[in-house]
Amino acid sequence: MSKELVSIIDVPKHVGEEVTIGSWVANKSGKGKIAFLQLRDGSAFFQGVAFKPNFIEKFGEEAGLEKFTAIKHLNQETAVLVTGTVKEDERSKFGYELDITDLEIVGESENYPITPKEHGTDFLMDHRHLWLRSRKQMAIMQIRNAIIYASYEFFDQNGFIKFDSPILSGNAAENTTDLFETDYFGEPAFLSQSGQLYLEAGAMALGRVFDFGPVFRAEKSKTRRHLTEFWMMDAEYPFMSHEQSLDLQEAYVKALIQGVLDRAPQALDILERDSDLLRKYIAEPFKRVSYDDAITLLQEHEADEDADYEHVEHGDDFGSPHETWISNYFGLPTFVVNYPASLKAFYMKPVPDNPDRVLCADLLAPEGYGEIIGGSERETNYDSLLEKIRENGLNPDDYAFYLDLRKYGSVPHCGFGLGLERMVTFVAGTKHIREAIPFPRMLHRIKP
Ligand code: AMO
Repeated sequence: MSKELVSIIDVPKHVGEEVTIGSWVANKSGKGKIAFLQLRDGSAFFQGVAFKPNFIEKFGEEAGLEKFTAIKHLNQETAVLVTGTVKEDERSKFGYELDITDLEIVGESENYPITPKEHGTDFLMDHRHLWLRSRKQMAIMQIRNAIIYASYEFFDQNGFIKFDSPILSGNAAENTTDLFETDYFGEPAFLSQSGQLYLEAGAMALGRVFDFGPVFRAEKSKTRRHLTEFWMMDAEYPFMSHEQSLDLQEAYVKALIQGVLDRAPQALDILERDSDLLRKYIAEPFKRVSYDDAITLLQEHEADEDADYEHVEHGDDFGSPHETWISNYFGLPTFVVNYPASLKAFYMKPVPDNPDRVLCADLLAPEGYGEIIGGSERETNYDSLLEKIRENGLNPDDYAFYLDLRKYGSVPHCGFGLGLERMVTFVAGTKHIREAIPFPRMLHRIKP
């Protein structure tokens, strides 16, 4: 294809010019002498208009009619090279339109299964490879991309280097109940649940490090917040207190939201996400509440009309209705800090003077989007860590490398993991996590 193609998103730079766009026909309408094509190229959607008399004038009676008729008969998702003049058009959502002067079919499409009518979720999930072409899915993927980009930018600007943890691992990072096990030449190996333990080794070698890759959890939960394979942004940093770590996490989440506002405003528009609300989350300090204060609040409000949750006692874990209520109560992203040690992983450092509680925080997104970050200050003492490993029924031999980090120059250090798809769901304002990743892996869903 020798022609220089223009992306739809760049069309505003070419008003009055003739451009050629490589695209697909998302939809078609029109009557008699006029055909309207909804064109998409992955960057945006916009309308092209073909007018029969123009074709006849340009190509002559016979060839012009043939071209125009071919346009009128285009099927949904036919791939086309469309040439036309860019015009401003205030009536259209995109603000621009293409006055089509020529069209070449590149790839035919017949009986495209996803039509403009409503389809059920199962049908769409079975056709995920095609569903991704829809306007909403395009917008969500653009937001995902903006978050990834902003993440790399933030870490780079804050002195972090990327440190890739292995995916195959000989030990459990989080717990032993939701591991995917595989055979590694006769030995058991597990798909990584989190790169954290390896990242801690990285932090002792290189200082501030981060990791971004897929992690796996064999969680049998069928909720709108759980995937069995998801992408985690994990960071680890030495010589930092838990409070400083929360500041860093807050700055990070704000940078991600800002990145989406800057790089994917059109996607937010398509999803009708309230950008002012997102700006408010950047402008105001996040809330911080202790686990115990949160439990007390939940108890005090359990008879309220909007309190759609079960009674909780100090020591209980939160369910998603509790998280939703807490985040709605504060109306801002909220760190819940210092959970009971019994609810959290073995590697967290106890709160000084309160060993039943650990120096950790979950960041709850507002509007009921659930937990987006889990983080903590790590245990630095060799003996305490060893004891915790044993208490948790884990084999210290499997954690020899991790224990070593406490033998050779152990320092205070903290880290956190952000679930990319939870963040995407929150920023995009979409209710179900399955739309936040190209090909979701969930309970009973491994295809396509
Ligand atoms: P945690 O287990 O809290 O922490 O996970 C971190 C973040 O990952 C996301 N997440 C999920 N996203 C989709 N589907 C799931 N099944 C799922 N489970 C978790 C959430 C969560 O906040 N090692 C620590 C991180 C650290 O301290 O460095 C960890 O894995 O957004």
